[in-house]
Amino acid sequence: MKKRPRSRSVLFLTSNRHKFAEAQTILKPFNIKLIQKPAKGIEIQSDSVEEVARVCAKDAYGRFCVPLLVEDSGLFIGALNGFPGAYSAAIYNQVGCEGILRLLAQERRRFARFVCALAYADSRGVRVFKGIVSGKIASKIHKGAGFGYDPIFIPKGHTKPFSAAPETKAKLSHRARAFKAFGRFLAKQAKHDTR
Ligand code: ITT
Repeated sequence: MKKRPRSRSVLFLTSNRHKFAEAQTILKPFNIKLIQKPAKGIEIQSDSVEEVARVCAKDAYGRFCVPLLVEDSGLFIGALNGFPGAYSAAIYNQVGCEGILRLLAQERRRFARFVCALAYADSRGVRVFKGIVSGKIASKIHKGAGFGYDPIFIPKGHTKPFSAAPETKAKLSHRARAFKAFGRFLAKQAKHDTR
């Protein structure tokens, strides 16, 4: 008789409670239990969220020696050549959504995308799962649910920003896409390991 894949615990190294709550909800159907550790460890300076997440996860696995996740994400705005990108957290803390709207005040090109790089480290090494959602920057701030740049990001094909449509965000966000890819990967691995 085949054994049922058991539930797995994975550390998620993040100080961002919103990220953690979203990730927990996304991974529930995959039978993965996330444990938050509010310290990411080393964060290199790089324009690449993928690189930042990968290096951080590798370093953290070296210290904790348990399966773990590190996420680096950001908002990449076309008219600003990808800014704030990998520096999204620092820029948000300094100027917020207001600052971004000021930078784009005279700009008609509003294309932007959110990118999530999710690095998973275990005894087999590090794997990165990437999730991207395209959209545009709104002309004004719409306060509501969510966090960070949710009040000004409108996903492609929609009219409301993430802050006004949490159910849309839950379905198609950069984080939903990256974490679902990770969930599928771990489910496949668990099935293989029980054979
Ligand atoms: P940790 O490093 O501790 O995980 P953090 O918030 O500093 O938390 P990042 O360095 O990955 O995380 O920064 C990403 C920033 O990009 C985040 O602080 C937000 O400002 C923004 N961001 C990322 N995902 C977002 C989302 O789903 N909605 C709105 N803003 C988001």
